[in-house]
Order: sequence, then C-alpha cells, then structure tokens
Amino acid sequence: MTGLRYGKAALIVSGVAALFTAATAMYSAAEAKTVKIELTVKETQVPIDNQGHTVLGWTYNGQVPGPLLRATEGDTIDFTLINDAANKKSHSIDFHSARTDVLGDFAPIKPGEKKSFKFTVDNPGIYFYHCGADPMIQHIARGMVGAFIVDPKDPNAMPKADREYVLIEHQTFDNPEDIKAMMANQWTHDQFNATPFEYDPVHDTNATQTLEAKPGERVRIYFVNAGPNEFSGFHPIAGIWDKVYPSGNPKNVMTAMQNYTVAPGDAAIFDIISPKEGANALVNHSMRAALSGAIAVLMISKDADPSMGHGDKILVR
Ligand SMILES: [Cu+2]
Repeated sequence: MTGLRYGKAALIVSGVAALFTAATAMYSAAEAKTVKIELTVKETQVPIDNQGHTVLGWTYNGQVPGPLLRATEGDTIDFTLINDAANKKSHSIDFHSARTDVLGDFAPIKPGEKKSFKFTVDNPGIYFYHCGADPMIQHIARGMVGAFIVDPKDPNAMPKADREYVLIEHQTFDNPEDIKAMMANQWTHDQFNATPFEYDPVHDTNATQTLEAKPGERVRIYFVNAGPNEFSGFHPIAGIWDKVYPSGNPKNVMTAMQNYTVAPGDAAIFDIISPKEGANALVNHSMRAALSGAIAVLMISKDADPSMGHGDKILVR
C-alpha cells in the first residue's frame, strides 16, 4: 500500500529541479518527489594526481567520479543521458539503484544521441552507477563511475550523522587504451574519488585536503567499490566502524566492525565515531591497494571546518 501511495504522490508532485547534492535535499515524510537528473558524457582531460597531471578520461559531466546523485526512498527518477556530439565512443548508464530493463534503458547510445527513462528508487541505501558500454572494464577504469544515495523515507531509520562523506574506490591503469592490461588486472593506481592519496598529505605532500570531523561526531562514509576488479577490505586505522550497513540499507546493520569487505560493484555505509583528537586513516587494508593510493585521512579536531562533510563537501573534490 505504501508504494501505491508514493506512486500517486509522485504523479502530483512534478517538476522538481535536478538534485545533485545534499544541500538541496528536501524531504517531507508525506510525499514522494519526481527528481530530474541529467548526465552528459564527456570525453575530456581529467586529473590523475595531486600535481595537476591529466589524462583523457571518459566522464559523466566532465568529472571523475560523476556527480553525487541523491533522492529519497519512493521518489521517481526522471533521467536523461546525453552522449556529447564531440565524443568518439558509445556510452551508457547502469544504475544499481534501478529495477528496469538492461537491454533498453541501460543500452549504449552513440555520440550526439540522447535517451530518457524513469524508475523509482524503492530501496534506501548507497548505490553505484557506471557506464556499461563495451568493454565495460575500460569505461569504468577511465572514470565513468559515481554514487547515488537513496535516503530512507523514515528520517529516524538510522542514527543522525553529523557529517557525511562519499568515497568511491577504483583502480586505474597506466595506459587507458590497454584493454589487455585491464583484463590481466595490471592496474597501477587504486584511489578514492579518482586521485591517489587525494586526502592523504602523509603519503603525498602534494595533497592539500583531508576529511574532517570533531571528536564524538558520527561520521558517515558512503563507500562505493567501483572496481573494476578488486575487492576492498575497508578499515579505519586507529578506529572501529561503529555501524556498517551493507548496501546502505538501515535494515542491514552490523556493529563494532574492524573491517568489512565490499565487492566490486557493491557499496556500504560505514559510521565512525572517534572519541579523541588526532586522525584515522581510512584504507583498503589490502596493502597493494592502500600503498597505491587508497588511503584517506580523517582528521579529528575540535577546530574542524564546519563546512566539511556537508553540502558540496560530501564528495570532496
Ligand atoms: Cu562509457
């Protein structure tokens, strides 16, 4: 019955503007929304390190990872994919948050083409989205990855987070044209949000950012393993995950976890509360991955920047 009620409400409430960040996420328990989302595929230069070197990436909206998408359980997503006419390749979208038709909605489109479809986000959680055009291993490795948060319609379904961060882990290859090396799993870097050690000035002195929080705050990490190949054993060095929610569903709750493995193409919510000032290092505890870039420093300080972990500082670029 609940689904029917939300479905009707979605027809009445239409024309809600595109929703890309938590800053604009408005929710009333009484009504489901229609959320318009448009992504444009751009084959463009993207940064590959903290020094400003770039490579030709394949992207959603010119960014790696793609824009953070967010809606509320029960919402209808009115989605449009545009393959920019300047591109050379066919591209597609694969939303793990959708139940739809892989041969239709998820099929690739050619440069200059556009397609639209609708789906409802029926389950709360954190979901991967990516390009599924052939060869998918290359489209993922070159940057066509992103995160879609579906907030629970019950605002009390989970403990309230004081700050939220999105980390999307993925492996990249020295030569983005070398599909043979990709199939042989000969990756060279593994990172969160596209740049090795982007939030780790300890391992890369060119890194300028860290994640931030105050002692005692509940920090919620929306973690996506984009692969394309490696599993990730996600661990907070000098900390313990207070809660882990596989797929981010509030009903899937685990307590006091030191590490939880997220498969390629999977995602989970990790909550951490750090009692004292200092730092945690959030890592894929597979050492080759961590030491190739998959480390993010979470600084714990009474003077933590209040903007960090909110609005456009949830996916920190
Ligand atoms: Cu693609």
